[in-house]
Amino acid sequence: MFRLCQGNDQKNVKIIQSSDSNSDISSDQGTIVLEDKPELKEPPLYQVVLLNDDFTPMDFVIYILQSIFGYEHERSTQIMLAVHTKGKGVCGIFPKEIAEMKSHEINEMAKAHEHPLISEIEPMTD
Ligand code: TYC
Repeated sequence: MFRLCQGNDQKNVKIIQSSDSNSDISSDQGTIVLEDKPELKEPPLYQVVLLNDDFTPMDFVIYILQSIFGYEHERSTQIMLAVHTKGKGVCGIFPKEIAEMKSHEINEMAKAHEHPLISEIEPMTD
């Protein structure tokens, strides 16, 4: 007779013990250890959001989108124009640390060129 042991310290491991000492199970004194698949969680994702302003040149925004996000010129132009007309827009979705790095890079490049361009990060809400 086998019994599933509860409250085992090790997560993802189920131990089934035999109360029958004459059990056929030859290894580990009648104990079977079943390992579940490890529960891997996806990291939470963040959007990098670009804000419109009246002064940053369009070409500079396109350059930022190409160099930091790797978009083609045409896709960068579409994103820039969407931000220009709607006030803000998502330019990429990443795990938190990467989103922070990209947003920081945009803001530092804008400062270095004395443009008021600003980006922010926002957590994704499913
Ligand atoms: N509105 C700017 C202009 O007319 C262009 C611009 C687009 C600025 C997107 C910022 O995130 C931005 N020159």
